[in-house]
Amino acid sequence: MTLPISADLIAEHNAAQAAALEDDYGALGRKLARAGIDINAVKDRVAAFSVAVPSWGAGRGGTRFAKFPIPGEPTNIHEKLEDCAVINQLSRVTPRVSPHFPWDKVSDYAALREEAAGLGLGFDAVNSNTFQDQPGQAHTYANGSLSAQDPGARRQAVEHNIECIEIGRKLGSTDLTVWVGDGTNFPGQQDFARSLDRYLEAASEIYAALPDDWRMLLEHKMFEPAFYSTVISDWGSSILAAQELGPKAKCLVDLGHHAPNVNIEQIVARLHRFGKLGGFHFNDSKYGDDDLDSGSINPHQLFLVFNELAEAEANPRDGFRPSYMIDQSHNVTDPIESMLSSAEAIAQCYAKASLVDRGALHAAQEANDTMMAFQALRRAYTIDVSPILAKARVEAGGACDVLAVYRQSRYRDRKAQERRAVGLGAGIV
Ligand code: PSV
Ligand code: MN
Repeated sequence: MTLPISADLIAEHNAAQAAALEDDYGALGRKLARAGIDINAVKDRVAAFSVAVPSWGAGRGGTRFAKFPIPGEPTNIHEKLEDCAVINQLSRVTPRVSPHFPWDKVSDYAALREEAAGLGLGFDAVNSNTFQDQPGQAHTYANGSLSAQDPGARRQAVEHNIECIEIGRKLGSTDLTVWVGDGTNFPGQQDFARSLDRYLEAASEIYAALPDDWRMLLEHKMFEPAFYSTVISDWGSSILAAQELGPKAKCLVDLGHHAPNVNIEQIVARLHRFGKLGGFHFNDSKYGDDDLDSGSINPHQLFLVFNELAEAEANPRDGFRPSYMIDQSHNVTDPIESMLSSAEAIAQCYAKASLVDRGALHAAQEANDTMMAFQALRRAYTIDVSPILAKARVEAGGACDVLAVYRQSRYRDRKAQERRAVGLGAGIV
């Protein structure tokens, strides 16, 4: 396997950091031991944790107004895979890539799978795209896709999703994530009930094409591109659709797809209660679907989400196999750096959630001791778990300080010499 960053560079860096890391890890280990926690057991849990990265996240995103590309950005799936390999090589926590079609179309998927494996990567959920027209497409999605009035557009959207399943089978995926932009911009534009009926009918055709071990992850989103109503707008619509479709249909929670201040951790608990929690798109937001870096705005919310996931893991209902993925748009940073930083923020929250004294939390809940219940969470949240993450990474061959090694490697500068420039142009619209 030939990985993009020099193994010697990583080893040299880790050697220089080794004494400080041992010191920090030892100190944290003694602190945790006083609370009856074995730091090595936590480290082993963290080492087994992973989160997928989105192929589209490897490029600079943009807003509706503009995009500011950087030299050395990837322009095709092969270059995106190479960048994703950098993220995983340094962090050792992102071994899978989630592809989006038709953006990542190639002629030979078996070869693509091999190419990824050669970079230490596998494939996660395949994402369909019926929110955008493609050149030469027979039917427009301007008025919707799975819920469109036009039967031709609906058929085309169903066939595209089935094609994504076929591609995913070749890549080794077992999940199809379906997000549709379908909705309206004006009151009265469409009938709410009939558009949902059309969506459900079309979605059931996709569902019928799922292999036995596959899941269909329904991703809801409150608004955008539709600004008055959206067909699968919230977790309520999502779970109703998933229940109607069948056991292989689950709900996917993108953290940016809710109304401001919505209690997302409670949604997580609700979805799990009904066996419908399928997975996550991690990102952060201040105002809407901002697609900011995970944990950059509200790290406490991310922790509370993982706290619910830890509860769910301890009480699995109808199986507990959430798919974890990043879904961000990096408008002003190097996407590799943003995903390194986000993967770390996500793994930190996972680690902190596993430090919660669940016995104390549950006892306080039963005794209506509000302050101690809150403190059980607060105690875990305020622990700096970075030595645990660093130790797990180093033991797996990753870098102690991922961003420092990435910068020292000058990877982006090298790619700027090799890769063709991305044109200026519009943003995501
Ligand atoms: C929609 O905003 C979304 O979150 C969906 O996951 C899409 O597939 C993704 O962004 C990429 O545009
Ligand atoms: Mn998403």
